[in-house]
Amino acid sequence: MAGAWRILERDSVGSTNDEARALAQAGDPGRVAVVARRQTAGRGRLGRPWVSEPGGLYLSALLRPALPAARAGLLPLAAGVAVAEAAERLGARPELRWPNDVLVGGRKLAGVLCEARFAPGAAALEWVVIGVGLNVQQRGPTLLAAGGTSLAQLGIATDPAALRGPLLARLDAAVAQAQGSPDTLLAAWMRRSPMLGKPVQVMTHAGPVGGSAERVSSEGALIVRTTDGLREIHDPDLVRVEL
Ligand code: BT5
Repeated sequence: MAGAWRILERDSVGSTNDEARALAQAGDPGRVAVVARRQTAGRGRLGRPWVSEPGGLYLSALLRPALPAARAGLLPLAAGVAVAEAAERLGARPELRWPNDVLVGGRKLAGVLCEARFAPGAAALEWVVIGVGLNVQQRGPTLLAAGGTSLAQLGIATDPAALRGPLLARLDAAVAQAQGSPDTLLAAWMRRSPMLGKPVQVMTHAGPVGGSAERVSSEGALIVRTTDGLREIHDPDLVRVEL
């Protein structure tokens, strides 16, 4: 069985992902989570800002999982499933949007930012920082303006500290599935994703890809059926998904 997580609690940091990356670079063995009450430079993908007022959960988990590099794309999906399960336990019914969004009623309840380092010359992962921003108690206009919602907005009263343990336990289970046969993880992800079977417009660094979102591959890529056939979109290629 996996050992216990160490939790490093901080009051205010720039980004918990930066703190966890620094631990990784300093040789920390992993299974450590940095949690902050607020962030002053919380980030999303591609340098987009993450509104990080007190009342939210800002957690970055450092892991060194034995995982082929080709399967790194499963980790954001694993984190999404873990967040969804932790929220479902409280009565929320979140939906997942590839690759990293947890939504309720079209508004973002949580976002995931995975940052990984690959062993030099090897096809394996050296470490991954899985950053989760989950809106818990915030009710202010800043969050709404950013397109977000929170558990409090959904009528669920809890606090960020109460969510850490359940989230990390579910993350362990989902990462173990990514390492083994990923079918269970993919089924758990796809079951929560209404975007599948629907038209999507995916903005990639190489240009837009339009079609129908078919499924997610065993490497975590989004498979889109276009008029020219199936296109496989990997997380690093992505700018934005529009539904
Ligand atoms: C994400 O990026 O969804 C990943 C967010 C990850 C945040 C966590 S917090 C702990 C850890 N430390 C960090 O520094 N980051 C991680 P992306 O898909 O790029 O979405 C960013 C977009 O979401 C923004 O452009 C806004 O539109 C919207 N947004 C910003 N703050 C939000 C919030 N608190 N709730 C909901 N939506 C938000």
